[in-house]
Amino acid sequence: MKFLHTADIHLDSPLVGLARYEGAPVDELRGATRRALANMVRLAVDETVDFVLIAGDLYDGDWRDYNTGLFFAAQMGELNRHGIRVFLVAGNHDAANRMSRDLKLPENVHRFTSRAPETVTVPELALAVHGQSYRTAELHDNLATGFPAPRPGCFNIGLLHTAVSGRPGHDPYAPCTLEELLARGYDYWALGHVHSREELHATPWVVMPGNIQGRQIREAGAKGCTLVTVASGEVEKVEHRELDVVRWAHLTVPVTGAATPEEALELAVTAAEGALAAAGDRLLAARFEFQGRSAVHSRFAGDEERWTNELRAQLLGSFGDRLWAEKILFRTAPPHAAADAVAGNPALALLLEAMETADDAGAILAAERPEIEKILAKVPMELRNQLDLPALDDPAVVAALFDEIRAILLPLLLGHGEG
Ligand SMILES: [Mn+2]
Repeated sequence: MKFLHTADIHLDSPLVGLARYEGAPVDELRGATRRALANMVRLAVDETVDFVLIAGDLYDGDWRDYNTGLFFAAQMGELNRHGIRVFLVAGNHDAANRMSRDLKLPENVHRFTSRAPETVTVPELALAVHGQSYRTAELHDNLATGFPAPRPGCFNIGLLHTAVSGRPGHDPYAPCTLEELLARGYDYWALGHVHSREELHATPWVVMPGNIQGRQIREAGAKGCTLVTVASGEVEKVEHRELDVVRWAHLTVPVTGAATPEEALELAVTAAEGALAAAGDRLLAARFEFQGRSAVHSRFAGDEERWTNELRAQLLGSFGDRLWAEKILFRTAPPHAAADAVAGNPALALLLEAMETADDAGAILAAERPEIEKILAKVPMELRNQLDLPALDDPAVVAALFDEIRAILLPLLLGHGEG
């Protein structure tokens, strides 16, 4: 018996942070979750699996129109024609109370209800799948402990959308402990919710496959599903299979050795070459971050817009629409300590000294932290993740922030920058 375990497809999710510029492959990015789903269906057919599990967040939220549902129905129809069953539960994103539209799916698809945990058996496979959907998006009950006892003589699978005991960056929905999952006596727990892959336990297996398509820079690296092979009622093989059509990469570009902006850009192009090779024939969505003390700092700081577009132009010239520059960050610093730059300027020297010795500024920022946390607690986790907030209680982070401020301020004060 073989099956695919997928989760967090977020079909038709709008990819966030889409910087549009001439030549950016916007359409390709927009269709990424659909094409990754089609890859999953093709893999299921090629591997002649018996069934597919979808562990929640199939949809990103309520459909904008029926096309999202039609696309999914067509893909399920393809599996149906190959005799492949599908078991799916809803997660927080596609919980019953968030979805206003629905379509009847082909007969090979079983959607678990949100009312109570339910068991579906397939006698010819000696298989029992236990699952429960989310009724509401914000679900804080422990669903796992209510799951039915395993069916004797069957390969038992639990299908659940959960953060287990909590994972950074993910809301703690349907919380439970790994021990509680193991105590249920199933052979395989097919989880969803956390977007990075994790094998939480082997024999019995507890697997979080991650999402099938990265949607933002925090979801960098290979994405896909888990292919499981079962022989004589026992798991024989658990393999990750890539499905993503757009690969995200965060490329840091150290430019300490660069003498001119052109040299620095060349380093970025080289970094992109390596990442493209690793991404195979996928579209690469790359964030570039120039770093380090460098002679190019004041040139960059003087006209970031120009250098952003110089890099875009070079990337387009070298790679065409195989690469999309999601963001270009200039996190460089002047080549020498700032004090040298202001020798003979007492006012500036005083300002710099105040910044160098601003230990208490860190304390002031840290004191504000509880207030900030209070506001943040009201913001959904996904939005919070996009904010990219610095940890103000970390002295190293505060020091880095001051470096950044100095790097912006000094060229301006010294008259090297515009305005
Ligand atoms: Mn989720």
